[in-house]
Amino acid sequence: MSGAELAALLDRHGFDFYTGVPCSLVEDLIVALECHPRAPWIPAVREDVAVGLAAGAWLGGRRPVVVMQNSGLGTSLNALASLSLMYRLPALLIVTWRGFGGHDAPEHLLMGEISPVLLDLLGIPHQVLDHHDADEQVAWACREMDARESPVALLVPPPGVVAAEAEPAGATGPRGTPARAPGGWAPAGRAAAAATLAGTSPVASAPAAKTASVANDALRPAISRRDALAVAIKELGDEPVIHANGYVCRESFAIGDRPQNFYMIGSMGLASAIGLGLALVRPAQSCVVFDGDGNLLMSLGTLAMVGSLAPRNFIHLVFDNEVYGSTGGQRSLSREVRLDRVARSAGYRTAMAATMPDEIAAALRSARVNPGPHFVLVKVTATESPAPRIPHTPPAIRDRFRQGVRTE
Ligand SMILES: Cc1ncc(C[n+]2csc(CCOP(=O)(O)OP(=O)(O)O)c2C)c(N)n1
Repeated sequence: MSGAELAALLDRHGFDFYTGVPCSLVEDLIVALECHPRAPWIPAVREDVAVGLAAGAWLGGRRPVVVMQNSGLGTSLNALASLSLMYRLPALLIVTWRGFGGHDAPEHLLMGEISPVLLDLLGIPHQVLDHHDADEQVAWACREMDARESPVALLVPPPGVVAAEAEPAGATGPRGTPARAPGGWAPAGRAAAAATLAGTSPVASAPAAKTASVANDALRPAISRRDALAVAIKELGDEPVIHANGYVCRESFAIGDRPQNFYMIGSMGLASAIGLGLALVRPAQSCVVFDGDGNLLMSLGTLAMVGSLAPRNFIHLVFDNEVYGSTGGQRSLSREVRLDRVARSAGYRTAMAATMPDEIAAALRSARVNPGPHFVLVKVTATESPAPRIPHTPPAIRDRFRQGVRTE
């Protein structure tokens, strides 16, 4: 089976969002997906970030596929356990099986041995992809995903999804990869990928002039995170807000619960990835992320994805108290590293810092009406205020959020 044939098969079964990290065993599948006319491949920086992206896309009404090497299964364990499985967010995982049968480079042998066991331990149903039976296997995966509302995996053993003999002679691109997939898919070019996915015209690949409201290095926080959250929440309409785990969730809930709030209870570091996935598939509505500095630092690569994909509707607020407040106030690196400057370098259209209530309100007001992606570093004190745990179950958070996200 060629990568193009598998891509076409996935398409026929209704999948419409593709992301992941490459493995040579699925090289040709990814080439085909890069050419997808409606849902071009989104290159993720890590496999768990891809799982987060898929979660956001599913919450926005898509049917996602995450492609990863089985080494990435290790990287994704927490995202699968405390996001996909806990909230019951379906996705098809296409996991290449390096180390299959004990024959491979040394770094793949142990993971090769335990990959099916890991999936069993997680309770993720899986089958080994058989090229002769792939149609029925993808149909099985769809049935399982729908019945369980959870991820399902297809393991791809060597030789993987390779360029088929069926490819017409001369129809190959660089490194022998197909230049055109069945059905006439032609390479769209990476710059246009996000725009195609969103159903909009491409934005300029070079972001417009970026702004920074604070020039000096030392930002003196003036208000607590809770007060800053209250200011930001007051500016919101009915936009979805993805909350980082910990006290960002709890304080926001205490200020005002709303169905459009996705409270991330686990999966530290993935709020921005979930928000990015949602923003890409719901381009007509702003998507807001309330992040923490520790959370952001855990998945710094997601900033590069936001900068590269440049969704105009993405608004990223980071409540930076320079500590891991939710776990006792241990110092984080943001004391020395200006996260707004990192975001600006990564390609956000605007990146600014705010310390005062009126600056926070003005930044959000502007972000809601001007094209992004926007980054607002909100420097806050490390003061914690008592806030209850989120009382809703994860599936309840999922259901009311999905209903609360405006359909387009
Ligand atoms: C993978 C992982 N590692 C560690 C934790 C423990 N933990 C929960 S919240 C948190 C701190 C988050 O820090 P930050 O994003 O800065 O937010 P703050 O609590 O300061 O508002 C940590 C370390 C976790 N939940 N998951």
